[in-house]
Amino acid sequence: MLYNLLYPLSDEFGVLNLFKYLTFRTGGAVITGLIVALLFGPSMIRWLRRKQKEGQPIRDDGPESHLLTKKGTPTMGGILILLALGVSTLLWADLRNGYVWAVLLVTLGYGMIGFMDDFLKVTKRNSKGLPGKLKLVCQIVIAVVAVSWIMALTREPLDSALMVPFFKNLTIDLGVLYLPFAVFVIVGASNAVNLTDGLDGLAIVPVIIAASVFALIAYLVGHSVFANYLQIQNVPGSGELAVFCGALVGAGIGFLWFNAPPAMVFMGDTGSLAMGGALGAVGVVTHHEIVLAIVGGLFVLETVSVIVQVASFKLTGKRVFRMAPLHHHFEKKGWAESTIVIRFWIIAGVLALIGLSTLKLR
Ligand code: 57M
Repeated sequence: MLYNLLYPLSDEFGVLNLFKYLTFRTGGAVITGLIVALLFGPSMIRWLRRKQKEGQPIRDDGPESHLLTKKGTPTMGGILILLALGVSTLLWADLRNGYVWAVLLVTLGYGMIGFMDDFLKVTKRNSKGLPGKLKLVCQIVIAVVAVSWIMALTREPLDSALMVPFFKNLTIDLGVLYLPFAVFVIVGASNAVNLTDGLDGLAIVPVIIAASVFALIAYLVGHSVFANYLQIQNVPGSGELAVFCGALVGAGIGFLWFNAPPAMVFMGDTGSLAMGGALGAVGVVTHHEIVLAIVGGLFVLETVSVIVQVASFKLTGKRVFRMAPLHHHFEKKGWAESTIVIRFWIIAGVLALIGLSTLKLR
């Protein structure tokens, strides 16, 4: 909004020329997201604690430690992330950019699905929440609308192109298959973050890392000169998502202040479904879905561990891991929570560097 209001005045006031620069507005978005989250965090947590009395329902078939250390922690902290993310994006992004609204649609839409799930868990005092199939159908419907909108905003044939990393300008035109593929990316990313969010700080830091990488990717993909130099497809207008990703980084760091062990609040499905959906949508707009799978490889790893565990259990009655997702397996092995979390952060960081290298290694 500031861009739309102030940049036109830059002829009279030269300093307002700064608003033309994506880098300036992305920096502003990071700081605003962080400040809003830090400012509203304490009162939000008090409000959630008051409303939720006993906090997040803790499953009794999970790691025993959770029943002791996690009891009473309020959930739905995702409301704080979405507040900070929304305010910062609306303040710093160019509101005439359709990609920004399409990504916000996914983010806030998935946040609402998660909120209803969390609300049911807390009010019904069980960890079931919304029926899984209903959640999935709602996620697919929102993703279909958003991907159709994104494709309509993107000039052909780029609208259905899948960019392949490590190869110069190699794009595969998926044609009619692109829509279901892109929907799968958004819904998959959302549920992958949801599964991962099972230890203090475990999900939010890899989200911050991925959002940082995609702030750079969006900036480069949206910049005709840099895209040409790096020999990646230029997606005009996608650069504005650098501002959205910056807001996500700031809001995420602000939330981490309160989710750091021992967590004062959990993000809930309100946060995890929204964060994953947001990253998936940015990956689709920039057509860097494969790079997203690399950068978000920790989320992929956790999801694959569940698929393998459930498949093995159903087919052979035997478990591959002591418990899925993967972080529970290491808990069962006796690793301390902080050990698991920090080692998973390191893995996320290494995967982010590999993802970034795809921009140059062609
Ligand atoms: C998302 N939710 C956390 C919190 C967070 C198919 C199966 C693998 C599904 C999976 C599942 O239910 N996943 C749901 C993970 C939960 O966190 C809440 O959920 C939100 C995220 N969606 O924001 O509100 C618990 O995680 C802990 N937590 C923290 N710190 C945080 O910052 O300590 C969360 C955030 C919280 C808290 O204790 O209550 C979760 O773990 O449920 N199911 C599982 O993950 C279960 N695994 C399982 O059933 N494995 C079986 C299957 C695969 C056959 C097996 O391996 O044999 C385990 N999870 C739990 N108990 N908690 C085991 C049962």
